[in-house]
Amino acid sequence: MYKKVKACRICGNPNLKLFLTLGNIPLPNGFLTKNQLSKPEKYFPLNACLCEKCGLVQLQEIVNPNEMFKNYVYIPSTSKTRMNNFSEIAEYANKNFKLNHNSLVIDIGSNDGSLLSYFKGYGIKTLGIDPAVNLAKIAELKGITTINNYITPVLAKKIYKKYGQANVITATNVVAHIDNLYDLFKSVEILLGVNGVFICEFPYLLDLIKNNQFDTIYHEHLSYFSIKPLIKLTSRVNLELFDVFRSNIDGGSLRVVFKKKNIKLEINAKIKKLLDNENNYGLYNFSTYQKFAKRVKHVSDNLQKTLKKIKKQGKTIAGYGAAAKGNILLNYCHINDKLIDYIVDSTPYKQGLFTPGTHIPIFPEAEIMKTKPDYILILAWNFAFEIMDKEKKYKVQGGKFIIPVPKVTIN
Ligand code: JHZ
Repeated sequence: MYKKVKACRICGNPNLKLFLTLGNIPLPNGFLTKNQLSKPEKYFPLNACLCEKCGLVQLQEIVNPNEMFKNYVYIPSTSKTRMNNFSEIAEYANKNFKLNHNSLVIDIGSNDGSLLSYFKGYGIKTLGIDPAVNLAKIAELKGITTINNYITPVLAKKIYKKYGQANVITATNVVAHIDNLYDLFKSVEILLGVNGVFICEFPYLLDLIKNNQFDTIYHEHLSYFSIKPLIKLTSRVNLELFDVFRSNIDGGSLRVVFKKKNIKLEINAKIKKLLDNENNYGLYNFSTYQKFAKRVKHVSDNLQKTLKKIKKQGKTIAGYGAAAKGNILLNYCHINDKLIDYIVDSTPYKQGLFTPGTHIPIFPEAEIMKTKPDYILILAWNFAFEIMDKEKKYKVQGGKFIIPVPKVTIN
């Protein structure tokens, strides 16, 4: 059901150094039905280590992807902030790479087709690839043709034969899910036209470490990227990094753009600047991660203490956003249904279910104004502004928001 990583997936270094042990935790999107609550749950180790050679942070154990991605409850269309980010990516690609009605955009990990629908809006041809059976069906209903499988070089060749080469390939919040990165890049090389570009986005390791975002470390995210390991990776493939953007999404993400090596395009000087910045911060030094692990323990202790104190005063606490990261936070900090009465989430697939390991019920967002809890713990802290804006009325009526990272704050 899971395997131990033997060597760094980018540079092959067998001496990966463990810096964070979050313990045995159920899968972060493994929500439970009422009937499942009394049955034993599957727990998987969650340990993060650093490759000191290339700088890639990675999990020590890998869960079989079919356990996580065949039936997927997470959909991006529940957040305005995320949809705006997708719209921005489509606009950037459309403007900068002169796409037209004959162009093809392929999205790897296309989920419910949310990102591709923006490209479709420009009249561009689209194709999604995603292993989730439930989500491929939804994407198809939106008119986004979706290949319901994992990307591999074999599949890439078949797609190429049927659909031709792509002008743009996108992969948002999915590269970290993929164990064999060389196979991913090989697949992209097969599918990408001569002048095509590959745009990826994922949470930036530098932001994760600086801002104590330990709950972003979970079974689905096998790798935690920064610039240095990406450059190392491209030394062995026919793709080259030529542009990079930092975005605020998910607490700080990197959007990176690759081109084929033989195509002459200016390499943005921002790449070298970011690399220097990472070096200066000590992002490749083990001691940085030892300090991070200490801060994580502190945030967790503090959050537990704060919630227990509130509960002792006879006050009520609800959670906001049954995010995957929220489930890591709840399990690691031992926050269960004794401390949190319920969690609200706008995702229809999560409503009526219970959180893995901590067994907190999930309701639609309207429950907040029905029961008016004294405090809301924002589990989807990456959308804190959007959520606080949505729940202005609750705040005006005296409600308080608790934001767990980078440090516990009450608003
Ligand atoms: P959100 C998922 O992680 C999984 P999660 C994945 N591995 C990944 O990398 C990231 O996404 C990007 C809800 N919500 O996006 C919706 C409201 O209810 O932080 C979501 O369930 N009301 C692919 O799950 C959750 O919060 C709202 O107003 O950690 C947010 O989950 C808003 C804004 C959100 O991703």
